[in-house]
Amino acid sequence: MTELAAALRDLDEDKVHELVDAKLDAGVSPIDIIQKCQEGIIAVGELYASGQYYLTELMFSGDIMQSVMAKLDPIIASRAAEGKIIGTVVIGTVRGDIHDIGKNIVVNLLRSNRFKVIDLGVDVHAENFVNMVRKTGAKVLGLSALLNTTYPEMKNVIDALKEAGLRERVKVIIGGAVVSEAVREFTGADAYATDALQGIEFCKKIYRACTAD
Ligand code: B12
Repeated sequence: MTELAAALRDLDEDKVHELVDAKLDAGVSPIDIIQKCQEGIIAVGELYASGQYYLTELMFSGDIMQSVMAKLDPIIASRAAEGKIIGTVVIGTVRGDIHDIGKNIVVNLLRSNRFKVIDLGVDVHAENFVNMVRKTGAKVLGLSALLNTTYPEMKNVIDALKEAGLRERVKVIIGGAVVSEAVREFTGADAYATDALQGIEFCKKIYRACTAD
């Protein structure tokens, strides 16, 4: 584990920021920094799951991660690619789940890669996803989920798209720490991503295919 990941795991906020600043000064990319932090915060989750950390520590790790993102977001935005908008992506964290740090990273990276993003926030009902896909004509819907109790809810959103007659018009990508090929298959999504960059590549691929049509 890197020093930065370990500092986050140990909830040493000052050290995390010292190391993030040093990395930025050394020209390390915000994406690399996020990946190291993600490694540390996964370790926090494991300590929580094994009873060595409590909810307070879980919350604190989220606060530290958000304070790191407050530093990295403007840098990501300042490096945004210029040019025409590639397409629209609707995104949100599904009903029953309030985790949003990872989703917000995806949103910012999509925006800096010339996507228009409609971010519905957290604890989003299937109906809201369906309505927004219909209204915007977005060709990609991103569902974020960090709790395995939300697998049925992701499937519910996809079933609701089918019922509304929109499933053929939109590709669905699920993302978050708990998704996998098995979850993708269960929910009926088109793709899954456990990191933001895979998600950005998927959106680019879908819109590239549309312009090639
Ligand atoms: C911080 C945290 C919290 C914070 C969240 C703060 C916030 N504003 O988000 C708080 C304290 C609120 C919280 C609450 C809870 N949490 Co919590 N939490 C975490 C923790 C430690 C880190 C999550 C995080 O921010 N990671 C950092 C980001 C950058 O990573 P990420 O979310 O995975 O996102 C990346 C990718 O997954 C991807 N991605 C994410 N979304 C999307 C979407 C799309 C479309 C795409 C393409 C990609 C993508 O891109 C991101 C960047 O690369 C995780 C541990 C873990 N392993 O993730 C537990 C964890 C998710 N929590 C857990 C639990 C159990 C809970 C609670 C139930 C605890 C409780 N008893 O109350 C509640 C649930 C509340 C609810 N109803 O949602 C469990 C879930 C277990 C499970 N498998 O179901 C975990 C895994 C911890 C554990 N190991 O036990 N939590």
